[in-house]
Amino acid sequence: MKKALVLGVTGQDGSYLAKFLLSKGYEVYGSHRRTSHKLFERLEELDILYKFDLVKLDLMDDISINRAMKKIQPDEVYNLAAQSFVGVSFDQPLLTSNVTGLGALRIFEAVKEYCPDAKVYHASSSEMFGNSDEIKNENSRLFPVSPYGIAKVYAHKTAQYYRDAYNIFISCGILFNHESPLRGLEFVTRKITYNIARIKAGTKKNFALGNIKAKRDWGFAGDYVQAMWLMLQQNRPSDYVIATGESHSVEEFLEDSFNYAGLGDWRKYVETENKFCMRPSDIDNLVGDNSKSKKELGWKHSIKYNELIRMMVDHDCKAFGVN
Ligand code: GDR
Repeated sequence: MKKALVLGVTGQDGSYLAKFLLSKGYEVYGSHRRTSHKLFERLEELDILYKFDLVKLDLMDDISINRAMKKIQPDEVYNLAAQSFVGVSFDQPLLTSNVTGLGALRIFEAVKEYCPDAKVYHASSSEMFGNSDEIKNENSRLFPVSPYGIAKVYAHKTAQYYRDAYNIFISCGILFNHESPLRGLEFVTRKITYNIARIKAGTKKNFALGNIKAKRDWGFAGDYVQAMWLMLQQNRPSDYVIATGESHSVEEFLEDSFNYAGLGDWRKYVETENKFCMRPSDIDNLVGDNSKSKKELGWKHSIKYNELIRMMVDHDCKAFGVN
């Protein structure tokens, strides 16, 4: 039985990945950072909370990382842990650099020292590309425009360096935005679908957003975790763009989800360009070229944009007892 260590198991991707690995027969270890608030909702929702071992680990604490690698001796390590909210990275750039950038270095170093034969998946991000018009592939220029993006570039380059210099199997998934009913409420898609459900339930009248002209390549997180696993089943490590290949604006997402929910014109409920929701710098448009992952991994997404909207709106409306 193969052992997998999922760093950041309480997040959206960590939960879906743990479920997927359990279904493949893995012995799963999932790391989480100790906090005082409720952490395990997603694992409960997927009914896997008691089906694997939880490990306390913090990306800022080398000792906890080293101990986990030494003790578990994983065959596969999935690094999904990070300060993953781009918006917060403008307010907390140092924390973001430490967790999202240096945290990755701490993991690669621990693998090198304690389990060098483990295969490592590292979560890189489309946020690394910044602004430019072309469809992005694995060789596109990296020109980040947020502290989060800068930290991810550092981690990405460090992953490539450890792969080349120390011969460690590290594959980077350059994942474009991926959403689901388990998405955190601070990310724009879930913020929209959750507030739609609240409006329908009568517990909210309106809400505010920032830049709705931004376009993103939105896929379903459940599809994307399968790509992570596929990367580690290859003979050689590499980098892979994981994306759907089409982008939609936040405004389109708003319009399509309000229409699907039967609420009509979103303008009656949503204030845009709210100063608290605007970022000092943003990416206008991100679209990924997934031809390498299709060809080499045999990966393709199963859920399209409209289906994703239906899934998220339905989930949130059900939670509030409305339809
Ligand atoms: P992103 O996702 O920054 O692309 O990073 P997010 O959903 O936060 O923003 C997408 C776009 O929507 C605009 N926007 C708003 N965003 C939020 N969160 N809240 C708002 O009120 C709002 N109004 C407009 C943003 O400005 C942006 O243009 C996600 C994360 O999952 C990263 O961890 C991951 O690496 C990348 O996707 C790929």
